[in-house]
Amino acid sequence: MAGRAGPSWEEFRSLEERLERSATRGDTWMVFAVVFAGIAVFLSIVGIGLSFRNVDDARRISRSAAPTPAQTGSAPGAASTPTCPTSARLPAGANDHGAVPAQGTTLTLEAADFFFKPTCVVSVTPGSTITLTVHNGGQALHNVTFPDQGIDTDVAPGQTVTVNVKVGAAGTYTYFCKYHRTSGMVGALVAGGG
Ligand SMILES: [Cu+2]
Repeated sequence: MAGRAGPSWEEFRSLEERLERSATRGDTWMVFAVVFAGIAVFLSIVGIGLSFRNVDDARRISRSAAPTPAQTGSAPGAASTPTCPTSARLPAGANDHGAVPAQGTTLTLEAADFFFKPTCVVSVTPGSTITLTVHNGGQALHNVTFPDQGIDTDVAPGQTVTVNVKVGAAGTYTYFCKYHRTSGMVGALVAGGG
């Protein structure tokens, strides 16, 4: 019929086929989208799980890196303390770089700018003479002074000195660097219980 407006039957059919094809493509993309979303969720769950495990590993490593009584060579039960005990009677402002239990009658300390490390040695045997070795690992001239014991010995940077400290009754034996005492360069040997 001549002069008919609108698409012919053939044109309509081909349009319909195009629509069907695009609908099929749409379904395919939908399936892909769902699969990708599923993979993304799965990967993020796995990722979260792994990161938790890493945190656990880090905790385990930091725990195993912490010094144990066995590693510091002390008797079982005499765990080292991270800071000086109150029985050390350190003055206010002292630079506290930790306490360790005594091991026999020889002790080694590091003098640094401006502290002794360890700062305190606890559980020193009363009535013993301690052979105390001090190494200066700092830049400044340091000194080891035990008042009332006649010990006043300088130790130059990089040098090592040894002094004999007579430990009497149970109690606190304070020592210091006479050059940096007011900067907190003090420490103590604690004889007895600690
Ligand atoms: Cu000093």
